[in-house]
Amino acid sequence: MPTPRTVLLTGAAGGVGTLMRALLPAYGYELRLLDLAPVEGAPDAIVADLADREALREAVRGVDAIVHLAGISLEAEFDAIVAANITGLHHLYEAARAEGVGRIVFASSNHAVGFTPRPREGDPVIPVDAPHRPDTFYGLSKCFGEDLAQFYWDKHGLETVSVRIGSCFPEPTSVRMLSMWLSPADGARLLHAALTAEGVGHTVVYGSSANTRLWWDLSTARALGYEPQDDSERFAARIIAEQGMPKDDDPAHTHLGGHFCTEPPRWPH
Ligand code: NAI
Ligand code: 15L
Repeated sequence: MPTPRTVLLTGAAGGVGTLMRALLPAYGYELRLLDLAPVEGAPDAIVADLADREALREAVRGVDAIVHLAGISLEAEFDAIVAANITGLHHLYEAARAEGVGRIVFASSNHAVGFTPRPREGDPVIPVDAPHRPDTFYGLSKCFGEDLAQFYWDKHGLETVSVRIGSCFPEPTSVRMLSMWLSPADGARLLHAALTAEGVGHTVVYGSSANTRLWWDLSTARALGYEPQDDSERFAARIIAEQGMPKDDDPAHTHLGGHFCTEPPRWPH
C-alpha cells in the first residue's frame, strides 16, 4: 500500500502514544491526534471520548489510516472495559467504515493470550495462531478487538493489523520484560510496516524487539517488512542483578501474561 500520508493516532496522550507521536513523523506521516485527555504540547489534538460517535466520525474524516491506541490499557472493572475497549472500538470501526478509511492498526496485547504457558528451554516459541487465552477482562477485550477487526475485514474490506504488543516502554524493567520488550524505535518500525504492507486483510502479529529471550514468533510481523533493530539483552545483567531470576514456578513468570494472570478480577464496589 502506498505510504498513508495522514494518520489518526488515538490514545496520543498515553505512554505509547507519546512515544509514537515523537517517532512517526520521521516516516513521513502527518499525524492527527485524539485522546480523552488533553495532549501535552499539542493544542490541536482532538479531545474526545470513544463514546462520542459524532466526534469520531469527524476525527476519521479524510485520514488515510488509523493507529488505534486509545482505551483502557490495564485490568479494570468490566463495565469500564466494555465502554472503552468494546463499545468504543466498535464506534471507531463504524466511523472508519462510514468514512472509507482503508486500514487500522489496532493495539492488541499479549494479554489476549496471557494464559499461554511461557516456553521453557528447548520449547518452540509461541505461534501467532495460538488460541486466545485472555488473562483479564482487559485481555478479553483485546480478543474481542481482534475478532471485530476480522469481522470488518470479512464483511466490509476494512483492513487491520492487530499488534499484540508485549511491553512498549523506553526500557525493560523486569525479567519478564526482557522477553516482551518492544523498544520505542522498533515500535515505530512495526507501526510503519503495519501501515504500509500490501494486502494485509486482517493480520495478527506479536509486537516486540528481536530480544534474545523472545517467547513468541515474530514471523508474521517480519512478513509485513518489520525488521527489529533492538534487543533487550543489553539490560539483562543489570535487571537480573537487581531483581534476581524469578523461580521457575513463580506465577508471575509461568505464563505469557505474567502477573496479569494472578490479579483478581475487579468487581464493582
Ligand atoms: P495508556 O493508558 O498510557 O494510554 C491510553 C490512552 O487512551 C490514554 O491517554 C487515555 O486517556 C486514552 N483513553 C482511554 N479511554 C479513552 C476513551 N474512552 N476515549 C478516548 N481516549 C481514551 O496506555 P499505553 O501504555 O499507551 O497503551 C496504548 C495502547 O496499547 C492501549 O490500547 C494498550 O492496551 C495497548 N498496549 C500497550 C502495551 C504497553 O506496553 N504499553 C502493551 C500491550 C498493549
Ligand atoms: C499491556 O497490555 C499493558 O497495556 C502495559 O501497560 C503492560 O502491562 C504490558 O501489557 C505488559 O504485559 O508488560
